[in-house]
This record gives sequence, C-alpha cells and structure tokens, in this order.
Amino acid sequence: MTTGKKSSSHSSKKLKDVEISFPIVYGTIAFWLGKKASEYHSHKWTVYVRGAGNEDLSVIIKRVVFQLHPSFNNPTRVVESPPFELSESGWGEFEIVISLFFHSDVCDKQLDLYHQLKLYPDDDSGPQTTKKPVVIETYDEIVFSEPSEAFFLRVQNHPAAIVPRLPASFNLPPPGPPEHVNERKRGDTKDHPLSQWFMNFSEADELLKLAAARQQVQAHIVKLRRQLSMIDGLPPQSKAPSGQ
Ligand code: SLL
Repeated sequence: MTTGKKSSSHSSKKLKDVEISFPIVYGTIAFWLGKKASEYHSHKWTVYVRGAGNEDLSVIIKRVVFQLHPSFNNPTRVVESPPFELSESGWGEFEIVISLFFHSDVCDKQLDLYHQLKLYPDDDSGPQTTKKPVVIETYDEIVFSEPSEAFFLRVQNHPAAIVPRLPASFNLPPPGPPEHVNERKRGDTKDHPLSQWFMNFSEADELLKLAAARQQVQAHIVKLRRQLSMIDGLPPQSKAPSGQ
C-alpha cells in the first residue's frame, strides 16, 4: 500500500525514495470448552493483530474494526486501543475481516485483512482438548511509501518500525526526545495472557533482515545519485559523463 500525496506544509512533506515498514501478525487462538461446551458456545476464541515481535502497534494504528459473522450480536466490533484484539465464544468457523485505521500522519486509507477463524484441529493433530488451542497466524508487513517527515521522525526509533537510515543530504531535524519507548503506557503483547501460544516467525526474522538490508541499499543509491550529480554538475541521466 502507498500513502496518498498531500500539499506540503513542513511536516507533511513527503520523503521520496523512502519506505517505512511494520511487520505484523494477525490471527486467532481458539479453545474448545470441553464439558462447559454448549450447542452455541463450544469454543472461546480471540482474534488479534499484533506486532511481529509483540511491539505496541498503536504508534500507527488508531482503531481496528473486527467484522464478525452476522449470527453474532453487534457483529461490527471496534477496538480503539491496544492490544487490538477481541474475544468471543461461538460454535462455527467463518471469515473475519480485520480493518486497520491509521493515525492521520501515517495513512488516510484503511487496510483490510481477511482471516479464517479455525476452531477444530486438523485430523492429524490428535483429538480436540481444552488445553491446547488451535492457533492460526499470518505474518505480513505494512509498507508505507514516501512517508511524511512528521511520521518518519515520530517512528524512527520505535521498536515496531523498520526505518531506513537517511543520508545526511535529507537534512531532517534531529529526532525529538527518544520516543518514550520504556516509560509510556505499555500497549505491547509481550506479557499477553495468550503469548505462550503466539508463533515465532523465524522465517519472518529473515524477511525482516532482508527488508532492512534493502532499505540500506536504497539509501545508499540515493546518496550515490546525489554524489554523482554533484560531480557532473548536472542532474543524473541528463547528460552522459564527459572526459573519460
Ligand atoms: C458455519 N458458515 O456454518 C459458518 C457460520 C457462524 C458462527 C459460522 C455465533 C455465536 C453466537 C457463531 O458462532 N457463529 O451466537 O453468539 O459454520
């Protein structure tokens, strides 16, 4: 997804050739209720979106709307603060639409994610028990292209963000006081009651490293282009280099 262009005041100025990404995980954890199961409430489940490393996502997300099956009372559920999750009980599996709404300096558009709630374990994973839940998670990355300066400055030291190091030529003001990472009210999911069931995306770790490396290369290309244009005294691509 990309951010829309806006008229430029200082902080809404867009940073060209820059991408900021946020690795996320969304999914469901479902427990069978065993003896407590009734016809319409056989399982208790939780649907959520979390930082891939359990970081607080409220730095970008303002609100999450979970759209449930119409058989639920008030099937549109709005969550305005972290952790962005919803717990329910029910009897059947269905697709949950998870809509992410971002803060105004991040992105105007909502992002819809689709997750199939799974209550029943596959045949090969043994009989249903009340102890071991059925966990289905998806790893993804939200990529913001050409972020505003304000957004960049706000998240550049945030643990949930993958932010490129910009060449000095970008000339941004220094970051404000370090993003109260430790002091502020915690909205992460590190000590979440269900965290023992969260999956570790080791493959995702590799992807994170690849994404970070790609951003470094991009920043390097920007720097080299600028150096080249200074040497030529002309914008690159407008003239072949002379005097070989
Ligand atoms: C199915 N197509 O037939 C799916 C629909 C709907 C599940 C599943 C409601 C619980 C409640 C509930 O669990 N609906 O009434 O509170 O399997």
